[in-house]
Amino acid sequence: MEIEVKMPDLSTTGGELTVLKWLIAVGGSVKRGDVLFEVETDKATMDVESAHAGVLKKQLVEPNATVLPGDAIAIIEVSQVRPAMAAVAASVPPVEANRQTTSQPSESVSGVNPNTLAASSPAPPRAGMFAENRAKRAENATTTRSQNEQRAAAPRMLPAEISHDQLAAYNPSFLLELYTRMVRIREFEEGVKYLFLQGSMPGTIHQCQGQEATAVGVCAALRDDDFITSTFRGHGHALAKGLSMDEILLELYGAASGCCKGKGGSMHVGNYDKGMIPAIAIVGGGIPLAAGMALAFKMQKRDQVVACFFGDGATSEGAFHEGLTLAAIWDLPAIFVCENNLYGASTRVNQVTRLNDLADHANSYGITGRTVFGNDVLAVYEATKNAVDQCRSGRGPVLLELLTYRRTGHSRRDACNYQADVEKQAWFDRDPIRLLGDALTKHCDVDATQLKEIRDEIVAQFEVAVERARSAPLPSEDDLITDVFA
Ligand SMILES: Cc1ncc(C[n+]2csc(CCOP(=O)(O)OP(=O)(O)O)c2C)c(N)n1
Ligand SMILES: [Mg+2]
Repeated sequence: MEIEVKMPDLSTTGGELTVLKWLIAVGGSVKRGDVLFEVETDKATMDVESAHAGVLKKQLVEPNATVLPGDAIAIIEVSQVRPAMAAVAASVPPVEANRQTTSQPSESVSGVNPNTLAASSPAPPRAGMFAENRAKRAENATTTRSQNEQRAAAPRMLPAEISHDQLAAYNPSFLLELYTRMVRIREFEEGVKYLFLQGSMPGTIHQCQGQEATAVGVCAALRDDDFITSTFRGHGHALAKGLSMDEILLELYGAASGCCKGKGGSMHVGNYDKGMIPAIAIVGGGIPLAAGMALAFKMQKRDQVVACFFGDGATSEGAFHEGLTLAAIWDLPAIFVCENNLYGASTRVNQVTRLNDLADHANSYGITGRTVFGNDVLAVYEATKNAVDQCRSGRGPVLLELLTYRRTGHSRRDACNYQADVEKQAWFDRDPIRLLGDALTKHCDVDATQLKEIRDEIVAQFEVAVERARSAPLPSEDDLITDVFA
């Protein structure tokens, strides 16, 4: 089956993109995740991965041609068809933009719905709108990366494995459950990434590949009736708190049956009944709200706790100071979970603070603070369990700093060319799913086939959820005035 590759919406304005060069030649075989071409957006030069595996049959645009998001740019003869993904590829609607493109009029490609402006012959080259900035940007990226190389020169010595002693304290079925939850998050995020690259996923997305252990470790230590707050990077938190892939995907597609009735989207997922208020995209915005919820729990003499997720970037916000001050003086049952992934967008954490451990902020509020290796799901679970005990027994809030790393750009539109290679490698070697998976196969009665089956089942469930979400009804006009307070 032949599938059209469409230009993903990678610019910040929805505007023109320039295909700089092809990384796979016509006739070459391509795997899912291989870099297919390099593109220039209004902000950066980025590598674009293939969402499909097969053979590259045609390049529909020449290097330096300018196209719009949604334009067909290549044809791949796919070898392995994932049903939902193939359906997506065959029915991506054209981007409703004022289309000024250098592409030629459409020509039908067998097995493909030619509803975008497919080019019958390669589009002629044209200088990109932002071409004059290209050299400058390349220079800036190189400088930033080498500065970050120096900043990362003395990495913390974090363990590269989970030991037998650590595992021995747990029931194997609990460990497998933690593993499954992390894989669910990883496969969900990877699936969504490819939906985005195919132009099927509206809006931009902030993904959490690499940070699965923080979400899973924290939420495993909470009760169902405890609450969490989350951020723009909230899919993993939501899945870890028990929201289903279905309800989140429905929300991502704007469906009325999504977890926020299609009114929230990727940056605002949540479900009150499952203990997650809709995520907040304002950096640090969840912190005062978490303090407020914890105050409510205390005033109502309930023994619930709230875990508030935020990034390293949020610790420089006023809201962090306000929220922690109130939680401290009133001994509120709040766990402030700082996912320190070393970057706030493209800014490395040690450019914005003199502290080595962000948990040291706790000292200035007179509360408990702990820095934990956030890719070790068991370390996160244990630290959170202690924090929960402290909160439930009325001994006040805890600040947990979880050291982790995101394996992707800040958002899908971020080329992520500021992470130093040595740093990336050190963290990829400590991938949270690999750490637990290796420990399970080494120290428990679990084999690689069992782990693969877990993954395969989740991928199959994701496929079904995508099918459902894409065809689910959108909110009606009447829904515009529901859930509005005046
Ligand atoms: C108050 C505020 N300022 C700026 C932004 C734009 N912004 C969105 S995410 C982000 C970086 C946040 O970094 P961090 O808190 O470390 O979270 P991470 O993205 O690493 O998960 C910025 C600056 C925002 N959403 N809110
Ligand atoms: Mg960060």
